Amino acid sequence: MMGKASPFLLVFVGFGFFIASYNFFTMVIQNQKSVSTNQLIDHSALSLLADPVVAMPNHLKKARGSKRLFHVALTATDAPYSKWQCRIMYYWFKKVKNMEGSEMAGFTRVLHSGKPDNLMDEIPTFVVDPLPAGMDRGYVVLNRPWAFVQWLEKAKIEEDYILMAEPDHIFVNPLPNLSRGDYPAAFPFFYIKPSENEILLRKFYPEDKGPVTNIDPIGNSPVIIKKSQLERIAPTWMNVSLKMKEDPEADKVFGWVLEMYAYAVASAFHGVQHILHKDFMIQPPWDLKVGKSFIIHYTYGCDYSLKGELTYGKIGEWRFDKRSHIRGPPPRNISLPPPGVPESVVRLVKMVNEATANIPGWEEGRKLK
Ligand SMILES: *[C@@H]1O[C@H](CO)[C@@H](O)[C@H](O)[C@H]1NC(C)=O
Ligand SMILES: *[C@@H]1O[C@H](CO)[C@@H](O)[C@H](O)[C@H]1NC(C)=O
Ligand SMILES: CC(=O)N[C@H]1CO[C@H](CO)[C@@H](O)[C@@H]1O
Repeated sequence: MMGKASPFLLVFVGFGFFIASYNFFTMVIQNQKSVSTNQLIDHSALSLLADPVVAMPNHLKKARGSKRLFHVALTATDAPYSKWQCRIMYYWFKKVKNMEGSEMAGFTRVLHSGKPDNLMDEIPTFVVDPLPAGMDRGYVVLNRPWAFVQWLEKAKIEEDYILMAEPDHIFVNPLPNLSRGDYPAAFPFFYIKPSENEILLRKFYPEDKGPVTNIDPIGNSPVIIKKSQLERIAPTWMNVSLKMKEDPEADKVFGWVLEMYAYAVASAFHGVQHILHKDFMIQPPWDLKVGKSFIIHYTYGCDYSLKGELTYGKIGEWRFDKRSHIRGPPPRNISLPPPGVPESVVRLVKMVNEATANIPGWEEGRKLK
């Protein structure tokens, strides 16, 4: 149909571009106070001009506002543990991306090890620098905000929205853009409790900013957010995480979730509040069913007796735990859990198995480590 584009259609398409860029500039002017406006406008103008005629159907869709595409950004290191999870993650991204209801578009592994690794041809990757030696004080995830700052500054990102994702996320259903207007979408974590840490949080979120209840019970991932908002939040997120890490009390109280608190504080600092979506992801073994959720997050070990009873905290007769594979990938074809184990865990193992069966060279990855 597009082969016979009539002059009328071309005029219409041109008008669509005009509307799209007009909206874009308006948005930039409204939202970009602290970030370089020129850079953004140049970028947008360039991508509009550079589009050949064949790219029009997509833009037509965009101009009509039918889709709000987002870019999946996966922060990762070159450690074997990170690599095998990224490969599974990307496998499922590719499968789910084009399903009905998905608004997923581009994908980037933001590799914060400072140099390319052997997955550059398999997964679209953007290499950024780690923090200067010693600055993370052994807490490697402090590199995440710094990675986002660099990536947002240097990379050309087509989409207006970003999903911040992690290697142990598996897309289980096509993910739409869950954000609305200026409200990004996030997952509420039960262990992030700003109101229970009011006194401590006041060190980083002064009273004139408002009540600590402005701080959402979230981390940076999963979050779907406007790129323009993340460009403002990311530098603050980096500052707040470094300050929290330097503060002995915050370091002790927040421990392994310090960088999550830092994101929550930084976004509140910029007046950004998130819509909390419980369906955003499930976390086996605690969530039993996949249902309509979008991501399986396999951060917890799944340990069961052969009768299908959860033995959490005790090594099960059957188990799947990502931490059993720190030095290299799990084997292909992991045995399925015994009868009685929740659907979420069965689904997770089947999805891992499907990915590893289809990723070329998986077993070599095991030998090479
Ligand atoms: C981060 O902290 C540095 C040093 O304290 C400061 O100069 C800079 O303005 C801060 N940036 C942001 C975005 O908060
Ligand atoms: C996977 O392992 C099961 C036994 O656990 C075996 O029956 C099946 O054939 C294996 N599948 C593949 C594809 O190797
Ligand atoms: C789930 C969701 O909010 N999807 C929205 C994504 O953006 C489009 C266009 O604005 C909306 O129509 C969808 O409802």
